[in-house]
Amino acid sequence: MNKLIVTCAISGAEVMKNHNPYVPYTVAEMVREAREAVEAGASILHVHAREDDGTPTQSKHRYETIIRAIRATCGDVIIQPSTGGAVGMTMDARLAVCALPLEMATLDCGTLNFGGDDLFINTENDIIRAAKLMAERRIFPELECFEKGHIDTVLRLFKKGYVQAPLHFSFVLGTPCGMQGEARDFHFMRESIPKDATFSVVGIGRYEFPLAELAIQYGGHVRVGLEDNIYLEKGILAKGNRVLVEKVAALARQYHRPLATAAEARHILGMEAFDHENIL
Ligand code: KMH
Ligand code: ZN
Repeated sequence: MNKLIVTCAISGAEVMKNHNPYVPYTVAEMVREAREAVEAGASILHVHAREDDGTPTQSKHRYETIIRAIRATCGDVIIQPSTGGAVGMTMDARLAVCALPLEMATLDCGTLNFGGDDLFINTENDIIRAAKLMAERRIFPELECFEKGHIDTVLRLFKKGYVQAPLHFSFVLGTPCGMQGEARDFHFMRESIPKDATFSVVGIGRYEFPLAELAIQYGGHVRVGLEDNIYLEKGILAKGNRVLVEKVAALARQYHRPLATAAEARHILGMEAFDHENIL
């Protein structure tokens, strides 16, 4: 079977230290969590910047500082900032990070309820705007799809030329008001993307490891991390991102899927055509 790309979502924008004290805010904490995730086998780091007090920010200056610091410590890892930011941020704010020379970033492919009164808004025009900007800037998009309609949106925008191949999807399943992460949900999503596309699963909360196991079995890739899940197992908080990556690495061994290095991940995703010489 193909090698497994493990992404670690080290920080998130909504999870706070009072949920899990290992959630990184400061640059030093970001570097610690990034280093430990990479040591455990992650080849992609999904990063949301925070101010020192934990406030989520899409400031390009803050991202630049964080990315440079991670790069200096971790060497060749794919650093994937978020363009989703935090609930309530404007699209202008969210896309500010794309002014940096990035290799990859997320591209959120539809709107959904995020619980209570929270709405994560990605109108069709927002998606087109983000896709165009990322294409212009040669930033490889990870296509975050929270439900099947978001995949259909990507395929429509692909036909119109706003999104280009290679298509790499991420199925974000198990958010409070989104599509859940049962096996049938996973299979529905997996069977809905083109055969030559790649995918990674993001299981929220209790879905993190059951979905990781399914993705490993079915040739997909996996994201874990404190953004998505703060527990190592039921009732036991994860002592940082390292243990979450270690747990998925153990599952990968069980299914004979060696972990991909960053260079191998670029090859698997077809990112070679993208410039990764001049990135931060
Ligand atoms: N924090 C969520 C509102 C992404 O990173 O692209 C959006 C999010 C998606 O996490
Ligand atoms: Zn995110």
